[in-house]
Amino acid sequence: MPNPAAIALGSNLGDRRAHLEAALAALSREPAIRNRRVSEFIQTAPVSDIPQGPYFNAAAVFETTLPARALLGVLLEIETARGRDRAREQRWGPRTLDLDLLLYADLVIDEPDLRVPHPRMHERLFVLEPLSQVAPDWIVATQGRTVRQLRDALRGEGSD
Ligand code: A4P
Ligand code: MG
Repeated sequence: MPNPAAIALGSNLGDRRAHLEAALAALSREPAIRNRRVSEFIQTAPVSDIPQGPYFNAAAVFETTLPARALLGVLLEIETARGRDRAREQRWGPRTLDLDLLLYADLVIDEPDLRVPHPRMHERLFVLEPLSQVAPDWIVATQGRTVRQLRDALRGEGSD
């Protein structure tokens, strides 16, 4: 049986729109991924201590027969194909393409190389705004609140 999954997409280096579109095209070629829905691309200010340019961010939800770990592997391969080179970059520095697995059904996974729900998603409007467009009612298991509730709480704080 397929499971629902949600991912975040981000880019702030090179042709940002082309990186996001290439990632979506690669996902649509993956036979184990179906019924994909994609948010708008939104421009966001960088959340980082490292000076860098603005991002395009988006979110996508789909159904997949891939287990969570295999899905993460697909995401990492797509990042690499778009020129992402972790060996040469700083944490939270600029990147051609960042694909994060946000949610996978109602699973909670807490391992060093795979944490789901994504541990920082509830603190980030650049994730919650686009995700609210495609999955507002999904309950984030580690927070006990829906995506929309988390977004509204963060908006209320006036943070980005
Ligand atoms: N990993 C573990 N769990 C996951 C998961 N759920 N999804 C591991 C994806 N990866 C996961 O990731 C490092 C390792 O985390 C992966 O190899 C995987 O095994 P990474 O993508 O190299 O690390 P990162 O993205 O630099 O760090 P981190 O902490 O994931 O950063 P975030 O939270 O992704 O933040 N500002 C704006 N406006 N827009 C952005 O998109 N992004 C970041 C990066 C900072 N500021 C931003 C944005
Ligand atoms: Mg990441």
